[in-house]
Amino acid sequence: MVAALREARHVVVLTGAGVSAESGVPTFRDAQTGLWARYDATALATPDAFRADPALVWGWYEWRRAAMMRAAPNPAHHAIAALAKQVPALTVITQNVDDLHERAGSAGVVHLHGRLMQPRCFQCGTPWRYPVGIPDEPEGGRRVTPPDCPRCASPIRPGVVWFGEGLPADEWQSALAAAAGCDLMLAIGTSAMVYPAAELPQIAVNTGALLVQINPQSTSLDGIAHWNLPGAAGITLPALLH
Ligand code: BJW
Repeated sequence: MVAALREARHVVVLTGAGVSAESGVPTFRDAQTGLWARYDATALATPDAFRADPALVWGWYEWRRAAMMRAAPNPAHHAIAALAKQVPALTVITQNVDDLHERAGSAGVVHLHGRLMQPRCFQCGTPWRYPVGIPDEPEGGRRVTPPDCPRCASPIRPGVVWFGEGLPADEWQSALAAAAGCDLMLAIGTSAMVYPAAELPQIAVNTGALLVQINPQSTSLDGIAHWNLPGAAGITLPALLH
């Protein structure tokens, strides 16, 4: 597996919430600690939820934004950034809405599910900038009325992709091209339950790439991965890449 990594010409690293877990950012589907074990996804992560109760949704994302701003990249993020200097080409594709890959030094990260730090108008899409500073939100957030769009006065929404929404077209096309063109994909810390992102490892394998999975739990990728490395990304990845 180490030899395959050394010989690879184009490596794709596909990350999910598990890569940020050791930074203290909760995953979605882990039992007990995952966000969906504690909060109702349908009341928080859909366009209908925002239409029904924008203050509930905005406040919950303010809490998550505060937690993300206080978090720091962990050894897995740093190992991925370092790997880019050791292989001819590397593309990081993340489902995460945090900026921990960028803060570890990765460039050109493809964000399939948006970026929490890039909110925009719910109606007209005009980008909006957060004020400087970290909001002080309690666990789970409180109701916070979202700001109004300076252009059309509609509410500003978090810059993420909710269930039922299409992925950003450019990012999805980049991800498809990278998955189909790579010769090795590392799938790290994703349950591979959310589509269409979960299709990418299969696309890579179908076009001849080797697939390495790093995850302490089993996933639907177990059967197609050439190597399954059970363990925490922040320990397994630096050990693999040193
Ligand atoms: C560790 C670790 C450690 C822990 N080290 N590992 C086909 C079939 C069925 C349904 C669909 C389908 N195609 C589309 C759908 C609908 C839907 C979908 O997939 N639903 C499924 C849940 C069934 N998809 C969509 O709606 C998508 N849009 C779409 O398809 O558009 C086309 C369309 C348009 C209109 C109508 C119809 C279709 C959009 C999906 C958007 C997902 N959004 C979220 C929230 C983002 C905002 C936010 O942050 O709040 O994205 S949901 C959530 O799941 C988040 C994540 O990015 C995403 C993936 O989760 P991830 O990263 O895999 O995290 P977990 O928690 O699931 O797993 C963590 C893993 O880490 C675990 O395995 C742990 O073991 C591991 N781990 N510690 C390494 N230390």
